[in-house]
Amino acid sequence: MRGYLSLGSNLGDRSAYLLRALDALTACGVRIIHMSGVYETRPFEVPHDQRNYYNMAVFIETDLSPHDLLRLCNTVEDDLGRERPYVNSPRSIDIDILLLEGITVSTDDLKVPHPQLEKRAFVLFPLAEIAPDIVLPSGRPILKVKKALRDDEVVKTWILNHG
Ligand code: PH2
Ligand code: MG
Ligand code: MG
Repeated sequence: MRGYLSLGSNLGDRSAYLLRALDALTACGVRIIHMSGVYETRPFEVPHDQRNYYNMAVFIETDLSPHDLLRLCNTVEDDLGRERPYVNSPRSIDIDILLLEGITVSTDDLKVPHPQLEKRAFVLFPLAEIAPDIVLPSGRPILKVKKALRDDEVVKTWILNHG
């Protein structure tokens, strides 16, 4: 199975958390085929002022099932100190499943495609970098949807050196 994940961090050493998350996923049977640069983004729909996020997207391949992949993402979050005091609280690392090729999932704990995918610049900008040709669940090409989003959420971008 192949698909796209979104990663985000806005606590502590944000670049280090992104790298550690990628390493932990790789160590557990997730192959990273493409990764975007890092996007520093303003907090979107959070309950109070927060530090900017570092966001990125990766294209992966794995033999895990969708729910095993979800469990792995949650385990990596826990291992990297993720706490969940309230909805959209600051986090060391957040790993979300965005899309899985040819697969839809609609259970209480997992929805694929990710329901919020198309309204979030912090997701679509990195995703469009590594998948400029995909058509989103709404049937619209990603670059069209991206154009319609506010780009002032994205502060700056750079490449993470993942040795
Ligand atoms: N994640 C959220 C809510 N808001 N804003 C930015 N910029 N980046 C995120 O990763 C993010 C967010 C919920 O997961
Ligand atoms: Mg999230
Ligand atoms: Mg999440």
